[in-house]
Amino acid sequence: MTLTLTSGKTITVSAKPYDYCFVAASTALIVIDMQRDFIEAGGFGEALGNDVSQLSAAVPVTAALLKLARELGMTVVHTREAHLSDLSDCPPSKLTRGNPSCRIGDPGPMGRILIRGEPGNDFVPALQPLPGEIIIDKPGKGAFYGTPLQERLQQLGITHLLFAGVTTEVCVQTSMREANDRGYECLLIEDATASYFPHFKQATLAMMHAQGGIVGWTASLSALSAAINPKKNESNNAEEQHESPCEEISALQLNLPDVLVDLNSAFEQYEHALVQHDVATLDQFFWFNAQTVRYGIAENLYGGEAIRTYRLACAPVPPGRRIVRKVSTSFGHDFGTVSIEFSSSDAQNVGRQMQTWVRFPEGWRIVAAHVSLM
Ligand code: TIU
Repeated sequence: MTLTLTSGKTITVSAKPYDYCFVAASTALIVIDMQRDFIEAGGFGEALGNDVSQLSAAVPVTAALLKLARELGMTVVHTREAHLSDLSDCPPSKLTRGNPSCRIGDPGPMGRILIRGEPGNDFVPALQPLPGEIIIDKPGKGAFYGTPLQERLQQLGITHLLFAGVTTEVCVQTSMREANDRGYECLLIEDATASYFPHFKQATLAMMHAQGGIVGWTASLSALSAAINPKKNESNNAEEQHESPCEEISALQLNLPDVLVDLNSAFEQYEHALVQHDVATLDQFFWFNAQTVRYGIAENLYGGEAIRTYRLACAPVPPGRRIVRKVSTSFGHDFGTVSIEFSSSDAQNVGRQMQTWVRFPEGWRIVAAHVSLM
């Protein structure tokens, strides 16, 4: 269905440094090295001393990207950084670099590190290839070096590449640069890639699209999705929102998946502290500033000091508090709202709570809140 309608249509994505245009029929999605060896504990990434949890947020976003690409009938390529079991394709320099705790080919909890066919060398469960998708085992960081990728793409008439995967500044960047030098027009999906070092990721994104797109373009998944389905409401509140033009949504960076995950996690910690009557944690989540406002059911509080004083004196929330409905919305990376309807076991009224959250260097904080009963 979607395939016949859209595979030949030009899709225009709001991207950096300017709009990126592609046609699904001549575009491939390249998912770089979403392997257990990099994403899970006990693999190559951890052997190099890295915190592998930094990569997990890119997995569900890449799964959503794969779904979009498959719906459009795009060519899909999955790469694996993988060596032959006799290591004949692994230069000594790579074997010894970094003095790792475990070397390539050594036994680890997921089999021999970075060796073809070992459990750790497989793709993570959420990102398994479908039959017919292309799998490229690569001995280097780049997807083109020592692989048949270029011939495969040429046979298929591919001119444009969308990139996702790990790690942003190592295998993804190397592959995108190799592709750029071979004449492909490349778009990196910002939230479908991750690094063990978040500041390296940000620097890499900036390097890619600097100088008028010297290596290519970058865009969020929501921008891509808005370009593909301009009519579809992107928000998590399908019934009541007005449709926004897709350009506006992507400029606002509405509901970037990894931002929403962080925002909801802060909200859940706050909610847990509320139910536990953990006053110290509740205090910590409110921005301690004269500008902070909290309208409670029976009080108007202006400033962090007034809110803190009220909290010390107030009773715990009624028992049986339950969230009936919740809408979280983020804009960009550091701003969002969380609105809930809630009930309690002994109250007939519906409670309403709206919070405005901002991400400060120390974490997400509530800068304004309103609670009422209806
Ligand atoms: N170490 C690191 O950041 N990355 C790699 O070794 N390979 C990939 O990026 N796939």
